[in-house]
Amino acid sequence: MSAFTPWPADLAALYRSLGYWNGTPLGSLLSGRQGLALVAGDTRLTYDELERRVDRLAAGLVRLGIGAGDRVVVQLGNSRGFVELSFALFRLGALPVYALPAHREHEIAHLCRVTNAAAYAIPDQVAGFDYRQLARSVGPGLVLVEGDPAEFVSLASVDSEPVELPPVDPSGVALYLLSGGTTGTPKLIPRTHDDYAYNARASAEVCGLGPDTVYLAALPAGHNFPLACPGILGTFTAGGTVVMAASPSPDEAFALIEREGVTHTAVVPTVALLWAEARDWQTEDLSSLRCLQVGGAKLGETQAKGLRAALGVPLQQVFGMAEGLLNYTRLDDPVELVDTSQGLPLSPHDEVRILGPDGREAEMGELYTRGPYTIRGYYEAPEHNAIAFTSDGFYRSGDLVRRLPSGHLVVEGRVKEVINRGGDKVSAEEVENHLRSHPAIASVAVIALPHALLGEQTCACVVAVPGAAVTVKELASYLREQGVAAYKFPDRVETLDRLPVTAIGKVDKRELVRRFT
Ligand code: OOB
Repeated sequence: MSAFTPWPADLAALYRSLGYWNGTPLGSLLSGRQGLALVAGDTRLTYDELERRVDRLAAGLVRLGIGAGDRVVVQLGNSRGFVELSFALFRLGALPVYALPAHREHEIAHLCRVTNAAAYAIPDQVAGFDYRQLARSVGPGLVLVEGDPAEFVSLASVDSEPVELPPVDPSGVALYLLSGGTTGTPKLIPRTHDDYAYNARASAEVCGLGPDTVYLAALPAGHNFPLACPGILGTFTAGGTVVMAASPSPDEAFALIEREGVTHTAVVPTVALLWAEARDWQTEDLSSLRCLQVGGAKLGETQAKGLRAALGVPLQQVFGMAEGLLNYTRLDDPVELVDTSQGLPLSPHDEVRILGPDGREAEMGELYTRGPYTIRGYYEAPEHNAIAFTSDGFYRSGDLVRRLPSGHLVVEGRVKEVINRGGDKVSAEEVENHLRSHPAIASVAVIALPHALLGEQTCACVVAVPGAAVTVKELASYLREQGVAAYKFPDRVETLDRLPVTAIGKVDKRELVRRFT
């Protein structure tokens, strides 16, 4: 089975004795629930129907040779196939590796290689992009396609009489999420059945989910936020209904909110701001919304107030990370606190340390955390783990936070080199590595600059080789050729004679930010 860094035995025993880890494999979350489980396009499935389909899909996958411990890269859209395949894999003890829809050859090849994936699941095509072409260049032997499979296997055709499946160890790895990534290549985050079921269940409680919940999955479903915070898994835990939106665009989302009576949904600030603007011309009834979760990037106070005024629905701020720790403002928090903070840790056993540059507890500083649903290490990354985790198991988030007397956290900035581009995390190092091989570039530093809608945009500060010119367009086409996801393309290029350096000779990114803001 897949190796991961386990929690120390005494803490694992504590989390079990407190009932946080209750031995429920994710595959069984659908059992014993009633009513409408899933709405995706024209499909409406009850819990019974979804259960049956999942069992038949799991049996079909066994026939195709997929079994316990196998990794399957899942790049499906927000569709019935996403839910069915995820649960079929959970039941088999096979492990979905959740890619994002925007990922291309570079990212998918990396994921398939490092996980030694047994299969790759994709839609046929979306908005003019043909994922089958991607599968042809990078996919493993078995490619499952939702829609027209061409020469591959149709996901819908994977269907056999249910078979008895071996039991799944709830303390083992259930799935892999992708890290927001500070490193050259994205790291994989192993989440266990026990910890992720708790993540979803406790989130569902804090957000007041129940059988009458209708959750709209508007962000890409393979991201932690819509998947389990409380998201799709939390909604199933509570016996509610999940509605899949093909995109978070206001025309798609507002129509679904009105038609299905959506009560809960999650968006990044960039999407929330677009929704607020769209309110001027889109008049659908949004009054069924009891909680609009906004997270993934900082939502400022003015923005929060503006959203509240434009949309007229209750807001919740969510500050989370795929590695674990989740902070939510609570439903009964005073509006003032909701507008000005990024929430309170989810679990009474989330340990949060705020450390200043001298390594001592401080009012404002870097957030370190450990707890019942925060990982102890990335997948097969011993060197990076030695930096990203302390010797006593705290995850070093790279976020700068301040704690309010109420315990709520305010995100003040970050020390890690990540561009948070409308909630999409772009590793500066990764983009720099790609750009360094460009023939017109002598040296390069990638920084985040403020942007009104995205929050941050990516700026490549470039020293060009003599006589060469570098443009945004040229870099985009270069990165596209390298098979890099488009959200990582620089939005801006600034050309310099040389990069400023600090006293110890490192590129002075602060100076670059000052210069170009
Ligand atoms: C969520 O997860 P990731 O793994 O894509 O990104 C985590 C990072 C955090 O370390 C922080 O830098 C940033 O995203 N972040 C926020 C934030 N929420 C996340 N920064 C400021 N304010 C916020 N509210 O982004 C994620 C995972 C689960 C739930 C929600 C978001």
